[in-house]
Amino acid sequence: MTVALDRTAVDRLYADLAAAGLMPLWTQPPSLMPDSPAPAARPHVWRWADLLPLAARAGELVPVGKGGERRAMALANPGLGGQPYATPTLWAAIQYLGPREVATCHRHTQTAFRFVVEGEGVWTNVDGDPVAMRRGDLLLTPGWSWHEHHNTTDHPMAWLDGLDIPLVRQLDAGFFELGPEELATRATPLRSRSERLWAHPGLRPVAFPDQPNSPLAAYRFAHTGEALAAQLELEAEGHPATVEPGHAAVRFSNPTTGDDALMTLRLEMHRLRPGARTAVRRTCGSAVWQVFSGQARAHLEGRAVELRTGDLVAVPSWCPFSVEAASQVDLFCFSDAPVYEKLGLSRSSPE
Ligand code: GTQ
Ligand code: FE2
Repeated sequence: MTVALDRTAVDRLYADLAAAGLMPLWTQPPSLMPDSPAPAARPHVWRWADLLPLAARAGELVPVGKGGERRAMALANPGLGGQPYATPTLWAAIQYLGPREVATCHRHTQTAFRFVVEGEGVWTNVDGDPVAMRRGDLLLTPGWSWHEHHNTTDHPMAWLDGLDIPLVRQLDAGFFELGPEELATRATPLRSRSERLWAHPGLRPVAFPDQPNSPLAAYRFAHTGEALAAQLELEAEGHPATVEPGHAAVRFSNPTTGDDALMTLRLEMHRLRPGARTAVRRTCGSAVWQVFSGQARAHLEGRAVELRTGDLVAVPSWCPFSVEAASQVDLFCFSDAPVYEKLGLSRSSPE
């Protein structure tokens, strides 16, 4: 192509394009369509030993108040320009409820879960069903379900919240409603109604159709721990069971479909034998890992970080990541993988 560039005419064109609300593709930076993902989010670690005392101070100083307020403190990724996001799609927060405190009823289109690394004594009422929160348990709050939390004890409790807040914000799909100020129930059963219906392995109540999010509100650590222990025992007996040597893993699934428990969030628990190391892997989509028990060393883009119980790690898209177990270690992990799968954007390397 031999087009003589008339500089003043080109400058006039750019000015007219801008005035018309247009931008040329050819002047955009390569980051518009990179060869491979180049996230702004950074691999980052938050220490439970730092989070918990800060949450306790917030508990002393900042009342939960009325009007659906929650005392949650978001993990803010240093690469994301001061936004309260762990990754561009994932919200991760420590929530703290003091003795006898209540976080009142509300619902939103954002999907949520709670994971309990220590403590007990809070019940979360999900659509009026009281769900106990105890160490190692995963509790679900699918989008648009009513929820409220109440601490029935004389001691505080803290836990991890995970939500798809940044994704829903980017999609302009956020809706929010306040519910009644009075608790739907102060009942404190050991098992929720949802567990009485749905928590029988391989047995599905015939009365209900498939649901896009899991109808099971609680996944108890007794089951999770047993499933992981069995994988490592079976591996030791020479049977196929683990994802790689010394690495057991379970995914929390929707009993009506076998898919991910939540439509927008993948939830998993991993157990590594002492000394086991996961293969270095990069995945399209981001994740947050939390050490549930034991000690591990994470390798993030080749940098090693020591992790103890409760520590959290943000793993941005396409960041090379592996974990090595110092002791036997259990790791909870959540990611946006179901979204990438539904959009045909999933990739990992090695495949
Ligand atoms: O507990 O309902 O961390 O609505 C962020 C938003 C927790 C909750 C968060 C929420 C909640
Ligand atoms: Fe909420």
